[in-house]
Formats: sequence, C-alpha cells, structure tokens
Amino acid sequence: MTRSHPSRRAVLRGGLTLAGLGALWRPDWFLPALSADDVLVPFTDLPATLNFAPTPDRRLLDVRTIEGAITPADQFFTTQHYGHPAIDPDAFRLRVTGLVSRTLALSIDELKQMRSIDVVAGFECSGNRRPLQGLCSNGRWTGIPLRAVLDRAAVRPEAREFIFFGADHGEEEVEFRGRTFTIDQAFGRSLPREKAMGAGPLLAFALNSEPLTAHQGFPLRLVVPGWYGVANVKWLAHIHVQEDPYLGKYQARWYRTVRQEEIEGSTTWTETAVTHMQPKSFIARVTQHDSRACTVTGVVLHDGTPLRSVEVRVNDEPWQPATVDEVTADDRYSWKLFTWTWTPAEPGEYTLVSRVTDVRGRVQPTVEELETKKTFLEDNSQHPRTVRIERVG
Ligand SMILES: Nc1nc2c(c(=O)[nH]1)N[C@H]1C(S)=C(S)[C@@H](COP(=O)(O)O)O[C@H]1N2
Ligand SMILES: [Mo]
Repeated sequence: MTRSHPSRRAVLRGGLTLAGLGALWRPDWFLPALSADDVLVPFTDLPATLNFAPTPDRRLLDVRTIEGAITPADQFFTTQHYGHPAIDPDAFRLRVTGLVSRTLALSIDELKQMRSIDVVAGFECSGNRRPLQGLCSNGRWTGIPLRAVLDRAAVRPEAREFIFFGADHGEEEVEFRGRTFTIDQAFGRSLPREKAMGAGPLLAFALNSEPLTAHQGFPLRLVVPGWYGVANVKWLAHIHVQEDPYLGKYQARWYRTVRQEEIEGSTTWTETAVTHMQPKSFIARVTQHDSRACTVTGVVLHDGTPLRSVEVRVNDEPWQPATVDEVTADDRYSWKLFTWTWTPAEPGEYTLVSRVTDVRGRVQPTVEELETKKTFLEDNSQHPRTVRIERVG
C-alpha cells in the first residue's frame, strides 16, 4: 500500500484495501476503525458505466464515501433548473412584499444582525433514486428563522400563501387549453401559512460554518427542514405573501406526485405537491474485516418524525435491527446513519436491503408496493443491493 495517500474516493472506486488511510479516515461518528484487513465489498448491482463526474452545475454524492454525519460543502450534491444567477452581494436585498404591514428590503448585513441559529438538516432531491441515490446530503445550516423576518414585516391576518422567488429565471412555455405562450419567470416555490410561520424554516447564509457557495444559493437560501430539496429555494431574492394559492410551474406542475389510493373502499387517483420527505433508507457501503464480519453502513432520510426502527435483511432471511449512530439520532432533521454487522457463512452472491419505519407507523415500501405511484418523484422504495463475497474465514 502506498504511503502517498490517494484520494479515498479513488481507493473506494478501485475496491482496494483501505489500509494506510487512517489519516483521511476520521469519522465523527462511531464507524468502527478500519484496519489493514478491511476491504470494500463492491456492489454488483451498480452499472459498469457509473459516472460521478460533476458538471458545472450538477454534482452527485458518491454515497460509498460518506464518512460522517455532515457532508463537506464541496461534496454536497447540487442541481437546479436555470443555472447559477450572477449576484452582487453588496447590491443584494431580500424583498418582502404583498400582504404585510411593512414592505422590507433587507441587505445580507441587516439579516446577519438578527439572531441566527444552526440547524442540521439532510435533504434529498425528490428525484433521488436507484441505482446511485446520489442526490442527497446532510449539512449544518446557519441562518435567521424565517418567522423572525416575517414578524418584522408584520404579516396580515388574511395571508395564506408565501411565495419564495430565486434570482434565477428562465423562459417557460405556458400551455392553456391548447394555446401556448412564452414568459420569462423566476424560480418560485410556496409554503402555506402554518409552515411559513412555524418554527422550522430558515433563511440560511452559511453551510458548515462557511458562506454558501454559488452552488448552494449564495448569498441566501431558504431551508425547510424535513422537506424535499425543491422547497429549499436558492439565491432567495423575494418573498411575496398573498391569499390565493400559487400555481407556478415548479410548484404546481413539475413537482407533483400522481398515485392511486384506496380511500374508504373506493379507488381514487390523487395528485399531490411534493412537500415533506417520505421515510427512506438505503445501504451506502459494505466493508469486510479480515475476510470475516461485514459492516453494512446506510443512510435514512426522513421528515423529522422520530424513527421506530431501521432493519436490514439478507436474501429472504428475517429482518434484523440495525444500529442508528448516536450523533445523528438526536438531531431531529439530520439524516440518520446506521450500521449492521453481518458474518456471511460462505462465499457467494447476496442481496442486502434495508427498511425504515417511523413512530407514525409509516413503513418504507417495496418497489411492488409503490407501483401505484405513476410519477417517478418521491421514490422511497426499498433498495436491494447485491454484493459478491469472495472469501470467508
Ligand atoms: N432558486 C432555485 N432554488 C432551487 C432550485 C432551482 O432550480 N432554483 N432547485 C431546487 C431543487 S430541485 C433541489 S433538489 C435543490 C438542490 O439544492 P443543492 O444544489 O444545494 O443541493 O435546490 C432547490 N432550490
Ligand atoms: Mo430536486
């Protein structure tokens, strides 16, 4: 093993031994210490053409390299619809308009003078799914509670709908009864009054104690803990408060879920907006120690409802309880990391899968159970992974 530490990512890709990486491997949670005898067990279900190479405005997290509760900012997944807008931070003002008693235009300095808080929140793009599951991350956000800014603007009693516009915009074709017209519009998302005025949402200016990067929405973004990625409006420039529902493209059309449901004995088709996260778990990595015990490591993403259990199963054997790491377990909106120890009896091909259940009794569904969902967003189905164990004992 060479002493000139190659990037851990490259090593994991190659499936080589993890020996000699002690200096790079400093988990801030209880991942068992890896020794010279630990090897990565490759997933055989991953396509050979797997590509994590970032483009200027899109980056996936290689979940096999997760080494702690917090995703470093330069590894945080990223995506958006209109590219990155150019923003002059000195000229920047957050405007608050509509059904408020005081219209606001706040500079970043004025915002930073308000009392800031830290929230650890994990989120995933609602389009995150197999085989990579790479559109998710977990960060420590610093910002001003949205509620404090809305209180300063003095929201009027008739206000029901809070729209958050980014500085990014683009031309959209709007279809209406067979006719189409083109308009230039800003990226916009809305929250209902109870959510906007509640304790959760944050106007964040820092991630992991560093100013946001352009990817993350510099200088200001909305963070809605427990909600899918799309709610977290980047380059937040304008909050408009109104009474009527907002039906912009990314609110009412692109981010919706169509599913068949049985309601009181009758079959009903529902179309709902993408809002809070559906409980999901997946296995991120398997390592084997000294050709014997394997450590199965995984991730849970959820809406902040406490978890009842995280379980793992091998082939068709009974489900076994996994252990949720303490660092993440106590942080309501953090993703949760879990481990499970497994000693395969003999070499061979195995299927491993995890499932999470929350205290409200929501169980992560199988692919078959999710077949009545016709649109690909909000895919929280159980994700079986296959591994080949080469040697035992
Ligand atoms: N202004 C703006 N905010 C946006 C988007 C966008 O296109 N424009 N995309 C959303 C979507 S779909 C996701 S998944 C997250 C991604 O956030 P990240 O790049 O910090 O991971 O940003 C959300 N916020
Ligand atoms: Mo997304």
